[in-house]
Amino acid sequence: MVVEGIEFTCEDLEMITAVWKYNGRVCHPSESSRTYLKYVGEKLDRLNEYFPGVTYANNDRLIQKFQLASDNKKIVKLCSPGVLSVIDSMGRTTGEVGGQTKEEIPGSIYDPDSEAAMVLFSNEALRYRVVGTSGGAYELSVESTENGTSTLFQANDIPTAPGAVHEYQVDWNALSAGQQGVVLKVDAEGDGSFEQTIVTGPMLERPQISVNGLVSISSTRPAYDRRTGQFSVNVTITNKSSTVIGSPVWLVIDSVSSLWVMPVNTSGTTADGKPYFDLSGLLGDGKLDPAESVSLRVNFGNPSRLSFTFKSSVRGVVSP
Ligand SMILES: [Ca+2]
Ligand SMILES: [Ca+2]
Repeated sequence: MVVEGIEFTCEDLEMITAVWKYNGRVCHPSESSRTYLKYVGEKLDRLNEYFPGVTYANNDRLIQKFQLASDNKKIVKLCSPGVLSVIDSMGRTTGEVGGQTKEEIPGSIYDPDSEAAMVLFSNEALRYRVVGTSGGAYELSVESTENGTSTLFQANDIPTAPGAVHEYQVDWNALSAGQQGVVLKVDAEGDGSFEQTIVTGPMLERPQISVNGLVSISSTRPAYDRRTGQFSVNVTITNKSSTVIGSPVWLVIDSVSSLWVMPVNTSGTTADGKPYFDLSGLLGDGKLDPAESVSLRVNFGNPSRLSFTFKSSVRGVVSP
């Protein structure tokens, strides 16, 4: 690939990414570790200061290559519990998938020890995927540097569960213009379908998020209530994890099998357009503790008395 008139061979990219990987990553990257590649380039430039009498001829323009790489890269870093992967528009993956390390995206590297990935010279909309490995909360940082200017997205206290899939996509232009440039899609139980979409700016902290992987939800069969003319269902939610789920805790009706059947007396509509019931008031202390259960009756308007099923999920936050 050619960047600003300088041709990068595969060997160049491998060497630059290997140098980056060699430099230990940390959870909260300092300025010096973020600009490490540039620093290496500058050191090459001033090699005789470190090794008197030795200069670097720079015939292969390595100094410029390090600087260009430093100025045009994406670095993504996860602090567990989860595994990280980056996916490009062609479906190529760099990161950890099924216990294996992949580095399919050109100019990319993944460091399993620090759960960090770097992609050089990428202008496309990458997806950053975090798959939960246990209950708890994780931190994720994604930094894009284009022509030397960096934009950071940071996610803190994000609840996850074994198998939960969280997929982030970042519009860096929107984000650097102060807009809500980040879309997070959540598949909380890892069943292959996303049930929540969160739109956010450069910082996402302790969001209310689908925690289906941490709870079990059981419901009775819809029963016709002659008195109200509605169908009612008793829903019981149990925290099956060791994670405390904090308020606001909502039961969200993700979908109903019939268009003509709708939940009634809901607490409102979620930001992504779904009816929900607020359970916070049913939890004495405002928290759904491990092994704690909460029940509520959900009524559905169903004038034609159709048989129906529905899908639901629970949203909550990591308890402070
Ligand atoms: Ca799902
Ligand atoms: Ca409680």
